[in-house]
Amino acid sequence: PRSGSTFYYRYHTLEDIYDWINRTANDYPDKVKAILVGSSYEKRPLYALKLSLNNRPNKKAMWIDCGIHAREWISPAFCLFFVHYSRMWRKNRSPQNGTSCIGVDLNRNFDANWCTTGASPDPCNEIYCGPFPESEPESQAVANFLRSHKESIQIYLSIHSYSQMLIIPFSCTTDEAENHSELMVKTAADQIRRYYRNTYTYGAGAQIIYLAPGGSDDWAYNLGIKYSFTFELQDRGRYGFLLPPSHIQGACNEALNICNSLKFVFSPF
Ligand code: ING
Ligand code: ZN
Repeated sequence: PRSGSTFYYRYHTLEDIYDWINRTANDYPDKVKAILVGSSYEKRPLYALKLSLNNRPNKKAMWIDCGIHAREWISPAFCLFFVHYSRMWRKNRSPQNGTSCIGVDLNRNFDANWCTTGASPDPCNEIYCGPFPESEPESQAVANFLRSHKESIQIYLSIHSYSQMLIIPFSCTTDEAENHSELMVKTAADQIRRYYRNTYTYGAGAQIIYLAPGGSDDWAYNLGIKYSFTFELQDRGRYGFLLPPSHIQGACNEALNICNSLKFVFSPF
């Protein structure tokens, strides 16, 4: 329940916060250390959480304390949120001119109705489209490879999480793809439901999620790879982005099953 998407938008009891500290330090032993720094007047333990990338030694640090005044509940809520946020990064890591905000959403950086409704021109936004299409080395590398191999690539898959969806073009416009009905991957979803009793929603991105221009699947589709999909893997929101290791096997087998049924349905090889 800790990882439920709303955990960080609620207040928690001290007991729950201790529990959260414990689990966080256990779940990310290379990044988070809980250090007992003392105890309160009423003998309750005081913890510092030390955050670092793979325990690299002797780095300069920043101290943040939260909750020094008891009635200021939003303060400890921020500390929990902050620790969590370092695990919830989405964009790449490129610095942007004129701001301290970092990163471009690579799945808004492709040249498919680039930076229209559903993407943001603001570098501080999670869905920042970048200064121009393919401005980032990561999207450039993928686009260059696909451009030079488009003759041999029959199917394009882009794997994301979460929400259990099979997405077909377009996400960058509400127009229907010319082979929309062929792409409607009902067969794949039906198969998943039969084998795993798990539900995958399917359809055009702009219909089943939201308008999202600049995505790699739409770009690949427009390049001529007519079987282009985005998978949103497990789960449906219980753990969200923090899918526990015990779910990896099941999630991968489902994804493999979808890949296999797509191959069967769409390709002659
Ligand atoms: N979802 C995708 C995103 O980039 C998407 C949805 C698919 C957008 C295809 C554009 C094209 O928002 C996640 N989970 O990132
Ligand atoms: Zn994603």
